[in-house]
Amino acid sequence: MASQTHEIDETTLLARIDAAPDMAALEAERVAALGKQGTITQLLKTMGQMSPEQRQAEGPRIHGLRERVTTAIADRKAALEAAALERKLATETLDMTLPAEPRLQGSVHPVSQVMDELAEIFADLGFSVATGPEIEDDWHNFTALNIPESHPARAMHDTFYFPDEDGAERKMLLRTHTSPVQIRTMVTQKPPIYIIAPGRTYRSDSDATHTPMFHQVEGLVIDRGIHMGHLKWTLETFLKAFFERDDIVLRLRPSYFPFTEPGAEVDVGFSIEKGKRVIGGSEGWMEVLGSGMVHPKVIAACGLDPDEWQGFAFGCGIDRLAMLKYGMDDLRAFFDGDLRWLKHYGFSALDVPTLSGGVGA
Ligand code: 2U9
Repeated sequence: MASQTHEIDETTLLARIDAAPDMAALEAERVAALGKQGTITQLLKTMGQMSPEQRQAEGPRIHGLRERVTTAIADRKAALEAAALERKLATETLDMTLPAEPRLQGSVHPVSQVMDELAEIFADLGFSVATGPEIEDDWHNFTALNIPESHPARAMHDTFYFPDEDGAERKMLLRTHTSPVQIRTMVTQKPPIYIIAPGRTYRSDSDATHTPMFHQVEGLVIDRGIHMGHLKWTLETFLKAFFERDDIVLRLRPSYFPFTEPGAEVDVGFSIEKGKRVIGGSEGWMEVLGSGMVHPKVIAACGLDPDEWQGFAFGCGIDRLAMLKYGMDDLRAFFDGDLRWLKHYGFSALDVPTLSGGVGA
């Protein structure tokens, strides 16, 4: 056993490693030399049977061989990887002038756009946006709003009720208006309260101008010394900002809502431009909102003292606001999900309404 390292032809092995054409061939060389059954691994194992003198002579040689082969494999690997990267860089190109893919298909629905506009306009007046559950109980939707069990308004609301649960104290229903959101706010927050509550509402009603699900926005102010003048100014300011015209004229007509005292329907003046009715001027009147001073019974039902706190409230349909502002004439198209309609009436997601930039998009 003069020199076992000579059993391996180092020069040939290093040349083969250096010439390995790809990663798979290089890996085969590594396994053949350094794998479990590899030639160098076998050689290392023979050291166990050597005498101390032999080991002293052969050890450095065997370890040296393993070191050189390991280094050669690592060098070849690095060279192959560098060559692969070079090829990739030479063949792969990126055209920075291409448009982003996939192209935008949808757009912001006019209802969402109007909701954003409302939030922006009322934020400027100090109102925040309040939300609440669409599945409600009859106390929040009716009783607290001065609409007791026997009240005709309950029947008028065409309510979708859930089947009665055994032992349940309150009937569950799909909210018929967003008013329960204001009730929940009054019960849980201390006045002053300045909120709008936009959202989905449900009534069992369906024809050309009514859909079973529709969108409402309601506003509520609870503070000290609030009167109808505050209500009228707020609605006038809101409508001027929303329709982006200064010639907005309001007419308040006495009306009845169980949750207001007094209650008023709000007509807005319209004029005819190019044969179409547009909001502004006073050639005719259009009913747009309902409103009133919050009924003292409603304030008391929420645990507040009506002698200390007063307020006003208003409500209107968002779908109707959108139709009036953007000139759509069929409510049903709002809920068809037709991309062609959205392409025509939808808004860019980048078109965020701001007061300074104009909420009209
Ligand atoms: C509380 C107290 C009072 C909200 C109001 C109206 C008048 C109103 C309708 C307009 C068209 C709903 O979309 S519509 O069918 N709403 O006329 N809403 S006052 O009054 C409230 C709300 C909450 C606690």
